[in-house]
Amino acid sequence: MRSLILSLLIFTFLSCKKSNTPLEPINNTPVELQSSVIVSGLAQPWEIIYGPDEQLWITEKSGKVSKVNPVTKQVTPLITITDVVSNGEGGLLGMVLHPDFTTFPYVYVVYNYNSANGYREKVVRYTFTNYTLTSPSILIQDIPASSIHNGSRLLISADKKLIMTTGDAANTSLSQNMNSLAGKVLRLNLDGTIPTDNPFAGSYVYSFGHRNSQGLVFVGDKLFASEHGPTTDDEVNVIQKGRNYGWPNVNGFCDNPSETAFCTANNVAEPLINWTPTVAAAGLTYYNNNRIPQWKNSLLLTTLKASKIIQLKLNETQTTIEKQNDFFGNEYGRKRAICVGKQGEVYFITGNGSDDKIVMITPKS
Ligand SMILES: [Ca+2]
Ligand SMILES: [Ca+2]
Repeated sequence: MRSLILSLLIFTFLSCKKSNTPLEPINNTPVELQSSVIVSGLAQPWEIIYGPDEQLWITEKSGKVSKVNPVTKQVTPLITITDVVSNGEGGLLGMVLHPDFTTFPYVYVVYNYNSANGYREKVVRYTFTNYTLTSPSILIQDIPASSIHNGSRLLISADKKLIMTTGDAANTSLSQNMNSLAGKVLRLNLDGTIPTDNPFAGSYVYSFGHRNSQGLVFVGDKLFASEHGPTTDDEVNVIQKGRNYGWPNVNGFCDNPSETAFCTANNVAEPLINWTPTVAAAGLTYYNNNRIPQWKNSLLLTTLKASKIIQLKLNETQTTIEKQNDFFGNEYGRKRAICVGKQGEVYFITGNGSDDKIVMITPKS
């Protein structure tokens, strides 16, 4: 009898507790942030991804791909790709993992190399097995490259297309030239063929008129890209199928007579936001976790020259930027790339050229 009463009491307590507990805590109170170095001593890292295996995957420009355990801080090199040629801004750049990595353990990388045609860029798919990368398979190659302006970030869309940014390869006229793959956002099938629903039949080109885009993120089905401007007008754009983004005829917004004429004639897509003086807009990610409530529904942009992380708070429909805030401007120097971990922590990778670091951002404990 006593145990029955006790059980009833516990049951009543649990029932009350359950009915009074909201499904998800609502917390809009800003938290104080702290940063800590996970890894140091990296050489010109370029990409950082948070994998489905809860590990960080990084590239270094010389050709090295490594995995980093964010808990133990152990760095495990997977491969140094031998035909990577690092030259100025060129080398091993962006990387993306197959969205169904358990079934398809594919790692896609973009890098610069020397060919009979000169310095070029290509995307190669590797297979991850036994802590190395094997079976390289070229998806696209012979894209113009240079010691400056090679892009390149990679993403895979929900409909399983590879999205890739390319720079103008120091030849500004290529960005408006539809026969060149330079200065574009490209869209490929995962086997390297051209999707039949691309905007220009028989072409990888998805959008054009780009100078040098080094940040790329999907927010739902909206594709956002950062872009380095010349001496003015760094940009964040929403990438739309078949649109012209203006370079080299337009910097930033269509806001002087020659730009306005070109914009009207070519239906140029203006940026969402621009920066003059330039900040050197690089890596881009999207934050929407409760852990840092004040960052919810924001793009996070890393900058090289300005050395800060810029939060771009989006409106509810993610069509405009409501406000921007700067973070970590006086710490760690140039910031190359950024990603979000499973627990809502944020990782960025520096771009100082030597003794580069992976830094983790969390609420202050
Ligand atoms: Ca533009
Ligand atoms: Ca302008």
